[in-house]
Amino acid sequence: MSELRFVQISDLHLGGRSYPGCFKMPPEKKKQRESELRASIDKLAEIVKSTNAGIVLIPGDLFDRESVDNDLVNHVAGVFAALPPVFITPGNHDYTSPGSPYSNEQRTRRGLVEWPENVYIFEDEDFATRYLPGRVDVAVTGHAFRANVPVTEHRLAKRIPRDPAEISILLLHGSRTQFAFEESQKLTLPFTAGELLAQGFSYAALGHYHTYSEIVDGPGSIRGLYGGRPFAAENGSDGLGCISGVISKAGATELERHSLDSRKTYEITVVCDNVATPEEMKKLAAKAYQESGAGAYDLARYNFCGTYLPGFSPKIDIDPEWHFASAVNFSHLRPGYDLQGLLEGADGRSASAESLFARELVGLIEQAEDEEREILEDALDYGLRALHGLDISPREVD
Ligand SMILES: [Mn+2]
Repeated sequence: MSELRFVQISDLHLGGRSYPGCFKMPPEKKKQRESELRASIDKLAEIVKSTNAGIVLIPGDLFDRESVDNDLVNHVAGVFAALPPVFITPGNHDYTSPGSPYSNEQRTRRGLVEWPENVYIFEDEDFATRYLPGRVDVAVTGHAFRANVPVTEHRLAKRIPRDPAEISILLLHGSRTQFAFEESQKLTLPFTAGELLAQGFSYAALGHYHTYSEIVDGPGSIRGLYGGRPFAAENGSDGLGCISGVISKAGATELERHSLDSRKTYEITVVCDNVATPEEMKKLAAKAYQESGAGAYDLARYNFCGTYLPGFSPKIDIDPEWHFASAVNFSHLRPGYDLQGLLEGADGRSASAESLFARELVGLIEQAEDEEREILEDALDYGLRALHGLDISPREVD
C-alpha cells in the first residue's frame, strides 16, 4: 500500500500588522517578534527534513495580506526551495491577484525572487489536480481564493472532478459549518463533514480555522484536519505549530505536533468582587500574575471578570516588566449595582429615573432569550453607567 509522509501548516498570517501573536508591543519588541516568526520558517524546514516528509501541505493564509514585505516573501521562497514539493492553496488573506506575493507580475515589479519549481501554488477558484512529481500514485487537488470575499456556495456538495490516484489529497481553505459559531474567522467556502467525506479523498488538509480539529469517517480514520494557528495569539491560546504524519488511502496516521513558537501564552483570570479603585484592580492582577507562573519571556492575556463599584472606569495597564507582551480583556467585568435596591425603589412615588429604567430593562431581559438577552443586559449596563456619568465607550467583546 502506498504511503506518503507529510507536514501540514496553515494560517501563519506572516507579515500581518497585528497578527500573529504580535499583541500590542513597542516597535523594538515587535521587530524581535517578527524576526522570531520569520525564523519559525527555518524551524519548519528542519521539521520537514527530520520527519522525512515527502510533501508539504499549506491550505491557505501563509501570508496575511498582499503588501507583505519583499524580504519576508523572499525568505520563505528561499527556505521552501530546499524542501520536497510544497503545495499551497491561497486563502482569503493571501488570495491570488496581480498584487499578491504569489504573482509573477509582482515578482519583476517588486523585486521578488521567483517561487522555486518545487512550490505548486493553485491559481484558480475551480479545483485543479496535480500529481506529486515522481509519484503517479499521489494526486493533490486544490483551489485558490482570488479575493478576500466570502464564498457562500457549498462547493463540496457536488463531486469535485479529478484524476484518479491511490492517494488523493485535498487542500481546502474554508469553514466547516459545524464550528462556524465557535470561530471568529469569517464564514467562507462552507462545507459539512459529510460533504467532505462523500468526496472520497484519502485525506484533506484544511485551513482557515485557528483551532485544531479532525474529521473522522465511520471506521475512525482521520480524513481531514485543521492544524490550527501555528503561533501564540492574543486571545491567550498557545501556538499549535505544524503537524506531521503519514497519508495512505485509508487516511492519516502517526500524527505528531511540532512546536514552532518558543513563547508560551497564558490566559490569566482576575476575579473582582466589587472593586472600587484601579489600585485594587492592580493588586488583584499582581496576585493573579504571581499565581499564574507566567514570566518575562511569556505572552499573557488578563481576563477581568466579576464586578466593580460604579464611580470609576475599570481599566488598568499590566506592568510591562511582567511579560514579553500582554493583553487585557475587561469585557466580562460588570458594574456591581444594587439592582435589587433600584427595583424596589421603582415603586415609590419618588422613584428615580434610574430605578424606573432598571425596572423596564429587567422586565425586558426576563422575556428575552439568547442574543437579544445579551443585548438587553448590555443596554442595562450602558444605561446605568450613563446615568452615573461614567465612561460608556464600547467594551471589547470576544
Ligand atoms: Mn482564512
